[in-house]
Amino acid sequence: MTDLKFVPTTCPYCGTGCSFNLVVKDGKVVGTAPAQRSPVNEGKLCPKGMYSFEFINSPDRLTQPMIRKNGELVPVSWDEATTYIAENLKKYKPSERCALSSARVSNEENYVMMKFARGVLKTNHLDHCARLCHSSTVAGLAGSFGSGAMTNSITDISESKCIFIIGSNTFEQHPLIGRREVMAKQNGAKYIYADPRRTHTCGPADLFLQFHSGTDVSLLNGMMQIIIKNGWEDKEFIEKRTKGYEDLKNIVMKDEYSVENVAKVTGLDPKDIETAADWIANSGATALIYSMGITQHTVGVDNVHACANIQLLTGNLGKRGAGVNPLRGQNNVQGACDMGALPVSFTGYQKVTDPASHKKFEDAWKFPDGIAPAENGYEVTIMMNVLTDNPGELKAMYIMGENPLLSDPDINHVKEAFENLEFVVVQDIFYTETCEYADVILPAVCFAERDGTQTNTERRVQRWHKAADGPGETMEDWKIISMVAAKMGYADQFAWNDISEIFDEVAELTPQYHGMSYERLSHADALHWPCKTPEDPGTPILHKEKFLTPDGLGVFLPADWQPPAEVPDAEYPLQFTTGRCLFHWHTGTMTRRSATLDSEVPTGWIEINAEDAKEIGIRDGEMVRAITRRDSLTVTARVTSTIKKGTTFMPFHFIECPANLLTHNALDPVCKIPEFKACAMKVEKISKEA
Ligand SMILES: Nc1nc2c(c(=O)[nH]1)N[C@H]1C(S)=C(S)[C@@H](COP(=O)(O)OP(=O)(O)OC[C@H]3O[C@@H](n4cnc5c(=O)[nH]c(N)nc54)[C@H](O)[C@@H]3O)O[C@H]1N2
Ligand SMILES: Nc1nc2c(c(=O)[nH]1)N[C@H]1C(S)=C(S)[C@@H](COP(=O)(O)OP(=O)(O)OC[C@H]3O[C@@H](n4cnc5c(=O)[nH]c(N)nc54)[C@H](O)[C@@H]3O)O[C@H]1N2
Ligand code: SF4
Ligand SMILES: [Mo]
Repeated sequence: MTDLKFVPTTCPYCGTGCSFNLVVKDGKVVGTAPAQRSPVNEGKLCPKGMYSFEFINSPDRLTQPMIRKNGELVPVSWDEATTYIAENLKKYKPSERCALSSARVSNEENYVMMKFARGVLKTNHLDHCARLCHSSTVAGLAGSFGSGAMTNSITDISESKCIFIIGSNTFEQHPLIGRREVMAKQNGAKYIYADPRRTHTCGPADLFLQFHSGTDVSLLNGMMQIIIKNGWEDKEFIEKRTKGYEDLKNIVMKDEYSVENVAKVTGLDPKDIETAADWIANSGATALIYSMGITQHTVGVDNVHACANIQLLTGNLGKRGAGVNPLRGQNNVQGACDMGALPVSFTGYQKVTDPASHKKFEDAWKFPDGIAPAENGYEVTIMMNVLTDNPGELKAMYIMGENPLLSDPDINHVKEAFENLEFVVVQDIFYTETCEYADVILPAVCFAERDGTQTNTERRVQRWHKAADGPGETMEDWKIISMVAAKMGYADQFAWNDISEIFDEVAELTPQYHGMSYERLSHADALHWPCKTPEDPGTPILHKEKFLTPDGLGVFLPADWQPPAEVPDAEYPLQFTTGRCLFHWHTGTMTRRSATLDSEVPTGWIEINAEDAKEIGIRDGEMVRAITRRDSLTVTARVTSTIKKGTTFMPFHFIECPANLLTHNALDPVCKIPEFKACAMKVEKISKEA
C-alpha cells in the first residue's frame, strides 16, 4: 500500500484563493485533490490550480545560493552568500538602497521584508507588483470609501441581480469567481460585459458593450447622466450616506457626456448605453466587477473613482449582491499590501508619514539605531525612472519573488535601469530574466514547501500548510531575510522560532488583523478582515452602515474623461492592449514549466481584427511585425472578429515575443501605475524576401 498524504493549502496563482489538498507520496508532491470545505471554490479548481503541482519538482528549480564572480555565477554556501550580501548592502546609504517584495509569498514573509527594508536597510523605497496592478484601486477606493479592498465577498456575487463586468476577463483570470457570475445569471441576474474584446467571459452576456480601450470614464459618466436624467438615482442613499453629489452632477451632466457624444467616443450604440444604465440602476442589486481594464491606465484612479461613483449614485453598496469588486491579481497581493510592502505605509495602511504610526513601529521593533525616516519612498515604476534619469541615486536592489525584466513596461527602459544598479540580489524559485542582472541569487522554497497565511481578494485570511521539503538547499523566504538581517547586525529583531510568532507580531501591530491568530485560523476555515478582537467573527461585507472614511460618508469623486497618453495616429494607427490567457501566469516561470499547461498554449500571439488584417494583407497564423515607438518584434497573428476593429492584443507571458518590449512607461500621476492597456501600434506584413 502506498502511503499518500493529503495536505490542505491554497492555490499559488490568483487572488480568488481557492483551497485544495496537495497529494504527497514518499515525501514528494505528486498531485492535487479537491478540498470541499472552502466556500470560495467548493472543491472545484481551474486548470492552473489543478496542475499547480507540476512545476514543484521541475529540474530547473534553484537549489543553491550563487554569487557572480568575474561574471560567472558560482554556487556558494548560505553563510558565504549572506555575508557577501551584508557586506555589500552596508556600503550604501539608506537612500541608495531599495527592495521589491512579492505577492507570491505569505503575509508573514511580506511583513519580514517590510521590517527588513524599514529597519535594516532604513529605506522606504519598498514596493511590489501591486503597483502594476491595483495601485489605482488602493488609491482610488481609499478616497471614495476609505478602504481599497473588494466591498463584497465572492459567494455574495451569486446573489446579485445584475452583474456588470468592466475590464475583467473573469473566466480566464479568476475562473472560480467567474463561476459565481454564471450562478448569478442562472438565478436570473442580468449580465453586462464591457470590454474591447469578446472574451470567454462574454459568453453569458445579455448585453455586450464592445468599446474602445481607454474610454471607460466617458462611458461611466454617460451612464450616470442617463440615470440622473431619468430619476433612477437612489435619492435616500445619496442623502444619507454620501457627499459631493453636486460635484458629480457638475461633471456628468455636461453635454460632453450626452449619450450621443459618449457613443462617438466609445464606439458604442447609444441604445446599449441606455439599457446598461437602466439595468445597473434598477435591478435591485448590481455587482460591479472590475480588474486591469480599469486600473492599468494613466487615468487608472479616475477610472476607479468612476466605478465607485456609479455604485454610490445607485445605492449599490453595503448590501448583498452589490458592491464595487476589484478582483485582486496574485494569490497574496491583498496580503502584501496589507503587510505594508508599499512605499507609503506600514501594516494595515498605517502611513509612514504619520508621526504616531512611525513611533508605534519604531517603539515596537526596537532597532537601536531607529528606522527609515517618516517620509514616503519610491514606487517601483519611479525607481526605474530614477535609475535611468538620475544614475547614482539608487545603487542596490533586493528583489524577492518578482521578475521586472519581463513584467515591467518598456523592457529596454528596465534594462537600462538595471544596468545602472551596482548591486542586485534576486531571491526566487527559478532562474528568471531578472537573474541575468543579479550579483547574488538565493533559492527559496515554493508554496507547497512552507507554512504561512495569505489573504485573498475578498480579504479572507487562510492558512498554508507545508506538504514537502524544498529541493537542495532552498529555504523559506522569511528565514533567508532574517539571516541577512542577522549578518547586518540585527539578529534580535528577526529572532522568530516559528512563522506563527511572526503572525502574532503582525496581529499585535495591525488593527485589521488584531483578532486573528494561528489558533483561530486552524478552527475557523478563514477570517475576513477587519477582525479586531479575538471574539470578532470578521467582516465579509464592508460599509454596511457607514464607510471607512473619517466622517463615514462615501465620497463622489468625479473626473472628466481624458484619452490615453498615446493615441493612434497616421503612423501608428492601431490601439494596442495587453493582458493574459487562462493557461499561463505572468512571466511564465511556473506555468511554462508545467507540461500540461504549456502544451495547451506553447507560445504567444497577437490578436488582430479581421478587417484590419485584410487591409494590411495578413492572414491568420502568419508571422507579422508588431511595432510601437519603443521597439518591434515578430509574432504570430491571430486574426479574429472577437476584437474591436482598430485594436490589437497580446498576452505578456512569453519571452520569445515579450509584449512589454512594446508597451510604454506612461504613468498615472497619482498612483504611478503604467498604461499597460493602451498605446499606439502598427502591424506590418513580413515580406517574403526579408
Ligand atoms: N490565467 C491567469 N490568471 C491570472 C493572471 C495570469 O497571469 N494568468 N494574473 C493575475 C493577476 S496578477 C491579475 S492583476 C489579474 C488580471 O485579470 P484581468 O484584469 O481580468 O486580466 P487582463 O487580461 O489583464 O485584462 C482584462 C481585460 O481588460 C480588457 N481591456 C483592455 N483594455 C481595456 C480598457 O481600456 N477598458 C476596459 N474596460 N477593458 C479593457 C482586456 O481586453 C481584457 O479582457 O489576473 C490574475 N489571474
Ligand atoms: N504588458 C503587461 N504587463 C503587465 C501586466 C499587464 O496586464 N500587461 N500586468 C501587471 C501585473 S497586474 C502584475 S501583478 C505583474 C506581475 O509581475 P511579476 O510579479 O514580476 O510576475 P511573476 O511572473 O508573477 O513573478 C513572480 C516571481 O516570483 C517567483 N516566485 C514564485 N513563488 C515564489 C516564492 O515562494 N518565493 C520567491 N522568492 N519567489 C517566488 C516566480 O518564479 C517569479 O519569478 O505584471 C504586470 N505586467
Ligand atoms: S481560480 Fe485562481 S485560485 Fe482558483 S484554482 Fe484557478 S488560479 Fe487557483
Ligand atoms: Mo496583477
